[in-house]
Amino acid sequence: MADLFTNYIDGTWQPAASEQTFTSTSPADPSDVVGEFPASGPADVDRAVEAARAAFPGWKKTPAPERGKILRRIGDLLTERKSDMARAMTREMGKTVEETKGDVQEAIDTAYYAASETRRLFGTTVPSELPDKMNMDILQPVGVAGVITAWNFPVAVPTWKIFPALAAGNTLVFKPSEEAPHCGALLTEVLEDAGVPDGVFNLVQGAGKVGAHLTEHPEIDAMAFTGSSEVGAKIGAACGRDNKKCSLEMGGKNPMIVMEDADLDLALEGVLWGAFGTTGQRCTATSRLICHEDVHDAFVEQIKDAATDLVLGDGLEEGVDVGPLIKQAAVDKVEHYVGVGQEEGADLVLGGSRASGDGLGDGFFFEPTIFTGVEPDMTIAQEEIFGPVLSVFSVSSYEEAVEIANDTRYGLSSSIYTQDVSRSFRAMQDLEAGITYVNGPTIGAEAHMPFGGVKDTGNGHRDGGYGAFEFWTEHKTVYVDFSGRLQKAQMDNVDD
Ligand code: UN1
Repeated sequence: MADLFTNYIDGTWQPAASEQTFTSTSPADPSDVVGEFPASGPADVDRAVEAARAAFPGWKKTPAPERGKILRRIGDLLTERKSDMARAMTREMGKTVEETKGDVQEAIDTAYYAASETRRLFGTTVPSELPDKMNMDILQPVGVAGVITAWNFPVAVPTWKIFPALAAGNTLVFKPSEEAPHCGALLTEVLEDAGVPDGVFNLVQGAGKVGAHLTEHPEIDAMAFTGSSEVGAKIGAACGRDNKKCSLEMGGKNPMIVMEDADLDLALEGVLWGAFGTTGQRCTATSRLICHEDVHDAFVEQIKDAATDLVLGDGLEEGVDVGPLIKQAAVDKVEHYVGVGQEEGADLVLGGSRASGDGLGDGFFFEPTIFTGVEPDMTIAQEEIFGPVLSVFSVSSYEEAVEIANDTRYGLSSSIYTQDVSRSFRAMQDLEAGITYVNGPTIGAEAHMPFGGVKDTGNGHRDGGYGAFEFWTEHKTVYVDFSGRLQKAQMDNVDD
């Protein structure tokens, strides 16, 4: 019998009202059943939203530094459980244990960072235009929020939203990806054990329709989402109709520019980690390499050699570099793009197939794949593949590199390898992306810095850093008039 998991609503673990379940399996070995999880429906969402609504006034009134103490306990518990959680995460979603440990560490950093902000949450106090009057703005929570996230950073990314939201006094309903429900349950256990009050944080498992019902629920004030641009656009449209605050974090087609003066050994490590780490299943994956023609051929050879040496396998095993894709549909999708890349005339110089053989069993493994001769109008230059596929361009100048880098609907991360200080500063300005790395790959976000993108990647909000608190709070503007008489701004102090 598979382990049976439940939702967490109003401080109680409970099955879906329908008692239906869905199964989570390991992508490295699909016959390994992680557990059965509640296939929730509208009734479960309604209960969770009701609980979050009821808990909101009390949580809002709780002094922010008191909320911060709970967040610090969450950080402590995550630290204690880091190894066990990482192994469970790898089993369920595939990336290597080193990476899932990093994922939990990102959550730990986010917890302590959010806790520290509870002693700030600065508003402003400014002069009034009238005598004996004081103006200030204070930050208040938005209200009851829904959080929907993807499976690839199954602990870190939810916490980028959940922890600042809680620190700021919001109450939440969390729907993790149906590909990583166990990770969502483990994170919820941490919040419960750290003493988050009943109803303040609720977990509802299930598929996309659960998220749709949550988004459209009239008692929800804000939605925060990480996932595909297609789903994000629907969430954004629904929130727009109902005047709900909405933060969307979506796709990427992140370029790494390697100039002729780059330290190629450094760039090599960077591109391998950026393109093939997490099996390319990151919104920040390095999916485009834009290489100066003077170093292109030699650098591609180096990447091919090094990528051939990457060890594919179960991320739980020592020495494995690249885990599986998340599911069969992901294998189909990557295969589709490999076919389209070849049809459109790009040169497949490495990989391109599902990997099988020694120790790989029925896991969803895919060979690290490299295309050269990629042109900006090709499908593999434009669409997010979410797999270990690197599209390489050859360019003759910095200007051409930037033009290609910016020729995409997405704008999440970007990177340039160069030793030229002026050129690197120019790139910081020129690259159309929310994040630019100089002499680093497109991945490497730190918890206390804003994370997010421009163009179709986002809708103007940021996870991470103080940017997250800007989303999770509303400004309350306060005027205190102690003049003892009616003062009318704009009318009292005009000159004529
Ligand atoms: C994502 O793929 O959704 O630094 C987030 C980074 C990662 C986060 C990626 N830690 O880019």
